[in-house]
Amino acid sequence: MKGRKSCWSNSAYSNSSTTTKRCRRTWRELEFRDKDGDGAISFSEYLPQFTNEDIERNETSHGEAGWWWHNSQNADADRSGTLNLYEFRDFMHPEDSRNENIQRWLLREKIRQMDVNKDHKLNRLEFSMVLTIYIKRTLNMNLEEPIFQHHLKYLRQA
Ligand SMILES: [Ca+2]
Ligand SMILES: [Ca+2]
Ligand SMILES: [Ca+2]
Repeated sequence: MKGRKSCWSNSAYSNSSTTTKRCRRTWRELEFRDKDGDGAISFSEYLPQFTNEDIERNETSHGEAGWWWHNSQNADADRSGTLNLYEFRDFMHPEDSRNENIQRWLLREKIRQMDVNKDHKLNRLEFSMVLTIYIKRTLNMNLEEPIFQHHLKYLRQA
């Protein structure tokens, strides 16, 4: 296994204090969870509470066994059945991952959350709701300002 220093060498972002902290956390988590000491994490090592029957039910709602199973399958880039340090890092911090399967999964998850009426499509109202929440939370902007009121009025009419 490669060392702690190279933990982020192939991540989407360069080394920063945040990524270094995440790297340390991933390494510690791997060492703690790797019960058989093979340097990789199996699904049952990480989530021992789920049985094979739980996985077979394939419940893919957020936090269900099927949801975790799909996440671990996406992270298992070399299809070995276990997650090495790099794969485990992607599993724990999917937002930093370059793994295409993980990126596609994240996008699907975002769209699923945005799809309020669950018709598997995004209408303008759903999109404008997400935009509003994004502006409020991420940019910490005041939606009462005239410019945002103008845009929101346009989106509601569109
Ligand atoms: Ca192991
Ligand atoms: Ca693997
Ligand atoms: Ca919809």
